Amino acid sequence: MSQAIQMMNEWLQHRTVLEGLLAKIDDKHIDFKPWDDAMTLGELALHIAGWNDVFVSMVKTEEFTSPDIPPCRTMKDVRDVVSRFTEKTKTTFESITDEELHIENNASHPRLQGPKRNYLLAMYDHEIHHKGQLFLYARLVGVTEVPFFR
Ligand code: NI
Repeated sequence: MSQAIQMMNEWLQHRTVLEGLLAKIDDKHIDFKPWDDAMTLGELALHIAGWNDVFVSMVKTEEFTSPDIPPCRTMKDVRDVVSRFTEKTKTTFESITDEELHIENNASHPRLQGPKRNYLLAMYDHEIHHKGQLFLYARLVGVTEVPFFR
């Protein structure tokens, strides 16, 4: 099994939990945010899926460009878009070779500079970082039964 597939499988554990958490959230909470300039609950979910697709794509493209996130009016819209990003991200993971992961990247951010593998590590951390926030959002809107963390 390639290193990218191993990393994909570790990440998918967390993405599956994220999707399970989103399944528990009612439409009326899509615009919930815990402070004024926070991302809303829907935006946060889309931010995770969209930007993490960008991080993985950067192994191939080296382009740090905003993800194309369609407008979502309901939690079903959010769940569908997250699920489409998950499939797209998996396809990209499956195309990454071990050799590619060790090539020096072109990152401008000092914390990302190094081998292309760093993009996948950053993506993993980003998923967990925001997934933790989303657990808090879920509890704040009254979800009491949350999934195991991985
Ligand atoms: Ni972020």
